[in-house]
Amino acid sequence: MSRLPNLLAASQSAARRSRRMVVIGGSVLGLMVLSGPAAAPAVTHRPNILVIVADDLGYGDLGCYGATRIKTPNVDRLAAAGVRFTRGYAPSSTCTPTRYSLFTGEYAWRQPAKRTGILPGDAPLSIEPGRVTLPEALRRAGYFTGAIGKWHLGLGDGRTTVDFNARIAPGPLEVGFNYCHIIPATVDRVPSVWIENDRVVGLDPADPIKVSYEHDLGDEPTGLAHPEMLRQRADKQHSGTIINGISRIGSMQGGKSARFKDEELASTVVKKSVQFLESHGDKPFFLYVGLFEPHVPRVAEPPFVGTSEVGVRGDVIQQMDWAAGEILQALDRLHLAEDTLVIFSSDNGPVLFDGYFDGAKESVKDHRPAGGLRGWKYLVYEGGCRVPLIARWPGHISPRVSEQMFSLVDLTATLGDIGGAKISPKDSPDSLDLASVLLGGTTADLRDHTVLHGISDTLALRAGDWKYIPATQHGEATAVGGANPSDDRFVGNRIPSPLLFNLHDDPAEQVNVIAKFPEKAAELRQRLEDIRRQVSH
Ligand code: NG6
Ligand code: CA
Repeated sequence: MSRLPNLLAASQSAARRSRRMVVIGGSVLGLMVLSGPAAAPAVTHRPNILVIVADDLGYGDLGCYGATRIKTPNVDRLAAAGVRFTRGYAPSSTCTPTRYSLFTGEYAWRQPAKRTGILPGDAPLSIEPGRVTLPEALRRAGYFTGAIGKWHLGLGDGRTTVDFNARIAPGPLEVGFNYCHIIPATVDRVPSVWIENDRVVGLDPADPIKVSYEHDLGDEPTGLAHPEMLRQRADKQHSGTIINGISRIGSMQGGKSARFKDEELASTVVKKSVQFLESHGDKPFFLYVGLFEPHVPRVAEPPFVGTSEVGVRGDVIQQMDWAAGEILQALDRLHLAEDTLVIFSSDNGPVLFDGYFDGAKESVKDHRPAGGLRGWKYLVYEGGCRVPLIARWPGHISPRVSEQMFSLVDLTATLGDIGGAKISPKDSPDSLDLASVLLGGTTADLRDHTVLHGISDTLALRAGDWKYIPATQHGEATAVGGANPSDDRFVGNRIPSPLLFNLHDDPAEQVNVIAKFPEKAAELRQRLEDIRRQVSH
């Protein structure tokens, strides 16, 4: 056996330790990282931090990750000026758990799935108020913090059903954000409204909002009863209340003046983000932008309709690129770009059919949303969890492509460190401080393994070149039609017997080598079990 795992373990604890080695100077701008074996280049001042997370954007969906039929010049430029990771991971292959991990530094599967699985639009807040999250720690350290776009982490305390007609709390403001302009869950789930801080935007009190995920409230047409009213035909699950010509998951009544228009969502995210950048004041800022594309329902704003070669999914990815570009341009215009660390990523892998018959599957041609990786959203295969991950900070991050492993769960400790914020390993138990990886202070793989999570609580261990996936008997098939046209055999996530892949030799996870390397499989199974049992705080 080589000594490599031990060395890696040592450097991982260095990654942990460096979080305690941060010294904050007397002034707001005085931050220094002490040097050590894995230390980053000295950070002499704290940057603004902008984290942009796309929704269901696959590893192969951007030009800089090999897409040719979809054009993403703005994100490609960002990548060319920064570091582009080829082993960036969403800790889960769905939204809520990934975003939970990103803000808390804890794997979501440590918490009950009903709190951190894919949440309905009326679910209570999944993060306990008072917890030192990434935004909370940055806020305490003097940052002005904002969340704009997709939330999907629940709202309200759960003691009563959340009332969208009154003050909505706890929510983003209680877990670290000074400002938010969000939609509660997903665009395909009711209520289809914007919330600014703790109130629904544009609500007429004479037309109160009611929401139910249990039964049809009865007053408004549903996709099930009135398919002729639909702009996009949908499956049964997505055939609830029709809002703006699109049926959603769940039932909504009232709030007519507050309902969003799908073709204005991206522009609203841009407008609110730019306003945030223009008005954040003297403090450094932390802005989280949850872009909606290319999640369903896919409705492009007029300038993007028909612009890609691969149908509406390509069109909305190009729209997403525009939206990211507008926000980046605002940084330039406001002379903030030099002082801003920008992170761009996605919450989980891609999917073609996800409830709406929008032609995405039929028009995909030879475009490979997961870049040739196996599987897609919902699954623990690489296609479900490996995502684009880009970071730019002029003068601090030298342009490069990195093969170092990085999980979005690491953003808590890493950005906390860079922002001079204190987040203890107890508060963020699964997050490694990879500031030195991000800033190029080391070429070592400080994260040599990571746990990946799929629906039905399937877990997998990615370690070195290896990937171990235990058998699961309780899988369910949610999405049909794989990310790759030939992928249909991989529908669902039921895994009848354990799998072992060597990703160095077999990046597409095609050949199960468990019979050839039983000891490696046993080692990884044990390691996964140990990590799973680690008690969270
Ligand atoms: C699934 C929905 C899917 C999507 C997903 C959440 C069904 C059958 N499918 O349950 O359409 O909304 O949840 O996606 O209901 S995510 O990116 O926010 O995790
Ligand atoms: Ca998603």
